[in-house]
Amino acid sequence: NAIGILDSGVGGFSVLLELRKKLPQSTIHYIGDSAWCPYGNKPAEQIQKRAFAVCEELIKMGANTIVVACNSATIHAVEALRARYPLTFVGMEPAVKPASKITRTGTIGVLATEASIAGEKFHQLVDTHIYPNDLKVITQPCPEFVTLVEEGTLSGPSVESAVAKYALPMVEAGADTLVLGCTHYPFLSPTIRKIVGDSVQLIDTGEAVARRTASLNPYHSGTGGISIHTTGNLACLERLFPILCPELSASLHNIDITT
Ligand code: DGN
Repeated sequence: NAIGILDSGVGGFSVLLELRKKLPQSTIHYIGDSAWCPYGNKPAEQIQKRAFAVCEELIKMGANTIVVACNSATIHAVEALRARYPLTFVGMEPAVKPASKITRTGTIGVLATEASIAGEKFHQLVDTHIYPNDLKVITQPCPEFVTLVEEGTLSGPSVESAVAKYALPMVEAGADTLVLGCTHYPFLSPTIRKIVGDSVQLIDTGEAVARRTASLNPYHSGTGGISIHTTGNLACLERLFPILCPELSASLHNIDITT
């Protein structure tokens, strides 16, 4: 009776942080598929194959609700996961809908991985919320953002220059609202804010996804324990976890998942 979370790496920690606030008692198992990170530039079939394998492990650990805390995996695998396993899956969705409601300039910038932007689900979001409202959307994949977060670099010159390269041109083109459509990106919010200025709104869906997960598990209880498993390097995880989640404690492990 636990909650499982998966991501291509440590990005899903941004969702884990929100989830812990809503469900302090739940037992949470997290798998970061860092050995296969990034998912963002991989073909859809490969993302799907990894998502299946990772979910099998979460189910073995006792998860009965799984949060796909990765936009790329949600876009390419969540329907297939729902069809395959009799569990509740909660996925991410780039915050295009809320952005369409708050923009004043009528231009929205979406920062997300290449895989997310290319997905059919993303096009549906744009067709539903952007075009009918006479809005404009600019999309931008930011591969360096994922690399920076995976190495624990959240501020400083390298982050600032990546933000100046990816996010600033959107603002210069008139975007007043930036959607952080990848779970890694919220960790860079303070630097993004510093570069693009206070008048630009930044939105992500971590809190909304946590709220939805909590509403599906109103009576969820457990020991409140968190276990984090990485398919990558345990020493990296041990260094990163306190940087990204200073307010949480968890047991950290290695896991081997072959596909
Ligand atoms: N964190 C993932 C997402 O939300 O899309 C993907 C990051 C990546 O693997 N490139």
